[in-house]
Amino acid sequence: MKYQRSSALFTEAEKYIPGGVNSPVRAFKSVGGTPVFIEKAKGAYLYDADGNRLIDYIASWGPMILGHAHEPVIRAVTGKAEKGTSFGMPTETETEIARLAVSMVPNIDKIRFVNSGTEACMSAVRLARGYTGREKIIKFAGCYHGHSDAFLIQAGSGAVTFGSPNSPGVTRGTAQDTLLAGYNDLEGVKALFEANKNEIAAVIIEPVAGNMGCILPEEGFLQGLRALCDDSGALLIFDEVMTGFRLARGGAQELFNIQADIVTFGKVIGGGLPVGAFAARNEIMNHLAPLGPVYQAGTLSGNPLAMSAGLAMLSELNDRPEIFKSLEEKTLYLHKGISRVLTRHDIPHRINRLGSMISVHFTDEEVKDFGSAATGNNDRFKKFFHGMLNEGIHLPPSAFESWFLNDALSYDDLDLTINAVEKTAISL
Ligand code: KE4
Repeated sequence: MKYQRSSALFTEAEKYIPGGVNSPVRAFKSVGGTPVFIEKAKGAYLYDADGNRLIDYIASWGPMILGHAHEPVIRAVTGKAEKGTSFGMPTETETEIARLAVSMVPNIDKIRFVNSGTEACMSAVRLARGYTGREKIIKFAGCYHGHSDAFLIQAGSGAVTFGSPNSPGVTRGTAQDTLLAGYNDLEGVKALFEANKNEIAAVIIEPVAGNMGCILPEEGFLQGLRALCDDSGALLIFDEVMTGFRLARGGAQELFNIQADIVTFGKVIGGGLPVGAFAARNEIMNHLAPLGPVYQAGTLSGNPLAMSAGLAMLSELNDRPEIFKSLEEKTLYLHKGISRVLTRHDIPHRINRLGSMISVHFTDEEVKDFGSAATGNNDRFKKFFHGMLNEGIHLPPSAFESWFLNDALSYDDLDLTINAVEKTAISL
């Protein structure tokens, strides 16, 4: 594969944009080399500036569950654009997607749309604090809920990749209200509740973590958090920015049959346009302005183009729930193929997988939290990443990210991916 034009484009971008990118993980800092510039995408494939076709497992970090440039989404957006792009006043499309989301997701009566997952999680925490009258929150080391100050305390994703768990600029005042626990460490959470009686407004968690690679909740962990929140009057916030509308129509709440108090969304809900959302039952959502005192707002919230993209995507997922089973089967097929190759080459590895989320960790330890995810051999991951890229497979450029499969991937694409692992394994 040649990447001359991408390299030239990156050099030019670096003149005007910090690090040449508008989101740090795209800069390839944790895998080395220079990022691939994408010209277009269709179905399961990215087409880069040098004319390479790449099988895509980033899926724009989650949104592209139906594949890139999915016809119904494109038609919805282009049709809507001809009528104007933003009005700053309510539109019927917002009600249509809100009604559909409420019908798909358990235990929510109302949903508020914003412009990113960060905004959704930030607003959910403010709502929980306003509703409970408490100030502290519990988050989990390695989980990422976006880049608002309260979350950049041992955040996952880019912050972990850069090894800067506590970002400069986050004040001590903010940090003191964010308590840290270990993923799957229920005893640790219990201790925090004991030490901060009646002070904890909420526990926020990725019900399946996707920002340390993919990490699954152990049996009883989420149920334990639910019980602790019930006992203490704290709210349980499921950050479903990644898992929402990906693991099932009703996301992780449906899959694990557990009720969160507030659920946040992003990625799939916007069909690739900038949308986030947070949702809860009426008694909580009715605290939100203009009904209640908890303020939250946004110029482009509920933007007609973004709403039409999200409505087209959610409508198809709602009408074709068999997609989730098909994606799970494809992901299992990929898991088995990759593991067969790495095992044959005696390469220590762990593969975590749920639904259409999967990650490969070059360690012989079970990966069940941030600490064990960090035992992965990152040099080996770098070689793996670039070996796969040279074979035309674009993985997320960090060992601390989940891969995302999309419905447009064929079993031939999966076989090409497994063959690329075979060709790459010899150099690991
Ligand atoms: P955004 O603000 O990036 O839309 O969403 C923040 C967010 C919140 N919650 C979870 C569980 C998330 O995974 C994210 C964002 N995910 C990262 C990928 N790990 C976005 C990629 C990036 O930062 O460029």
